[in-house]
Amino acid sequence: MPYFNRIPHTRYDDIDPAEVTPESVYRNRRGLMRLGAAGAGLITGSALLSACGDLSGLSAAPTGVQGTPGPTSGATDELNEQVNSLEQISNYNNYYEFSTDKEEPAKLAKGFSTTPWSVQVGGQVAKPRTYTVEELVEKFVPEERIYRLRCVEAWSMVIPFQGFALKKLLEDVEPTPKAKFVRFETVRRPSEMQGINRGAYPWPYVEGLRLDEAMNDLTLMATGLYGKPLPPQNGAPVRLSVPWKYGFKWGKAIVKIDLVETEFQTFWMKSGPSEYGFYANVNPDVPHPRWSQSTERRIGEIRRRKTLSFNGYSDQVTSLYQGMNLAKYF
Ligand SMILES: Nc1nc2c(c(=O)[nH]1)N[C@H]1C(S)=C(S)[C@@H](COP(=O)(O)O)O[C@H]1N2
Ligand SMILES: [Mo]
Repeated sequence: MPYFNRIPHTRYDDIDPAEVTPESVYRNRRGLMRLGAAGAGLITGSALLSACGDLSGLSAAPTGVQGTPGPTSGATDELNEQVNSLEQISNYNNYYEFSTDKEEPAKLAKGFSTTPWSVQVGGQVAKPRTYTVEELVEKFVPEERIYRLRCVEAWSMVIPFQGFALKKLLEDVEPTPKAKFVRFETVRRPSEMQGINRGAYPWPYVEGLRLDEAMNDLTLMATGLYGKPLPPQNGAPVRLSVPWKYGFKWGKAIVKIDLVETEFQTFWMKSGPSEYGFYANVNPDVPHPRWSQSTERRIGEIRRRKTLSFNGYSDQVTSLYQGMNLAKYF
């Protein structure tokens, strides 16, 4: 079956918000209610991280991979938006290599092995190089970034990441004058990712940016979340984060980065050419065929809020698109 006959992304807009499990229900499910509201969040967080192989406990100093210590719940971003809880962020995921269901990646990715891991960087660069994750973190030193993630399915979250600007990595390999685009390839490991063999998606997951977008200071290689290494379901050990673009651009578990001369087809462009473009800038005025993009629902809330142009990051990115028709280049 050709890819374009498939319907990628389920239509979440239509679902009763109550079906999206609020944090209190997760706690209850995990049998943690009896521990009291104040302690439950902390204990749940710690239990989750233990499942990811980190047994150090919440008070322990952060260890390398995630960089600086993360904020705690209640932290806000530059628009005064509160961060979502670790519970919410790590239990409502899009990760089709594991499952098309939002709650399953948390369970299915549990044992996913992310060490050793390296990222191969090449193509139109003077100094191609393969970096281990440890080298990336040591060399490029993750910092704290609270980013809003806006999924094309019209939900959003606020996520406290640790990561480093992709720009630092690209400058290290020295792009040649021919380099115009960046291609990101993510891991394809069917033995551990049971979603891969179900359905005819064009694996591996490939995403792309124009070189100037990739060099923008907002473009982050995220390695941590809440001051701990990324949970596997959020894209451990390293994932892309481009906050003015829809969530599907934020490729998880990156293994290869190539600088290339021409634009190319991404995973979602191949999956649904009429629905997904190369740019994918958050734009309330350009509807997706199946979802209006004018409003969104923050995970954990019932009300809908207005979606902002470029997801609220216009000041930093509008200049990248001078003179472009953004309805055509969606
Ligand atoms: N490798 C890979 N990366 C991916 C996806 C995926 O299915 N596979 N889904 C994308 C989509 S559609 C979204 S909205 C975000 C979700 O990130 P989160 O689960 O950390 O919130 O990851 C993106 N990155
Ligand atoms: Mo998404």
